[in-house]
Amino acid sequence: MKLLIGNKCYSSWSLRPWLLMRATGIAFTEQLVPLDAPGFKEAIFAAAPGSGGTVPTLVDGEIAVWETLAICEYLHDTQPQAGIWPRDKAARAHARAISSEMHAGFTALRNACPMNLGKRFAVRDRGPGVARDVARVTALWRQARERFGASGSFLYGAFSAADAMFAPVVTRLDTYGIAVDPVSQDYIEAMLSLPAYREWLTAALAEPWIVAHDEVDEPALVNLR
Ligand SMILES: N[C@@H](CCC(=O)N[C@@H](CS)C(=O)NCC(=O)O)C(=O)O
Repeated sequence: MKLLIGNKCYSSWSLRPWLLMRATGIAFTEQLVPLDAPGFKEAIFAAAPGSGGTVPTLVDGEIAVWETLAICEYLHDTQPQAGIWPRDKAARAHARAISSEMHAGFTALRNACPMNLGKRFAVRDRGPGVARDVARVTALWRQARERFGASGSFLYGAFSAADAMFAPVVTRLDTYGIAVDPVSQDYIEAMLSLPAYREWLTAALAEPWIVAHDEVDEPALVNLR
């Protein structure tokens, strides 16, 4: 299988399935297609004709899967050994519900705090929409951890697609210095120390590209690259 991804520093959607496949031990190759560069769409359509023309897109022989949640479901269908979703039915239903909520929402947080792994920003009030999104995300994390997470450090114990879906929220809370409750802070630390995430971050910090429209109009507290 080949996963088409965007820049590791900025492409939050690409991070999700990449991390899921790496953390669950699924073999794949990656093709990085730089965002906002000439030939982006042509490269995606050459590898995945008829797809949505976005990253991530997964190519498995003749089959192309785009849209992040559809990729998670394809991996669940084709890689039953990987534990893509939790085994327990109630946990799996909860994991799918919060992952769908993530896929469709939290736009205030996503818009105000674009993923940028190369910078850390000063703590400041980012407005009521962001505060509402953070309150909801962390409530979902606490629900998952308290009801289903006892066997490990991730939302449902072992790392699953739900963790992959929330990984770029974790990085945003971290790089924008947004304070959270202790349960959520422990979860953030588990994600940031995951070897697969460290591997992604190392590659992100070595990238040369600056994507102007993903840069917030605010000086960084720390530049990491
Ligand atoms: N809903 C899509 C979103 C994918 C997406 O917006 N990807 C961005 C990069 S993070 C992209 O491909 N942008 C380039 C473009 O739309 O031309 C998913 O779930 O995968």
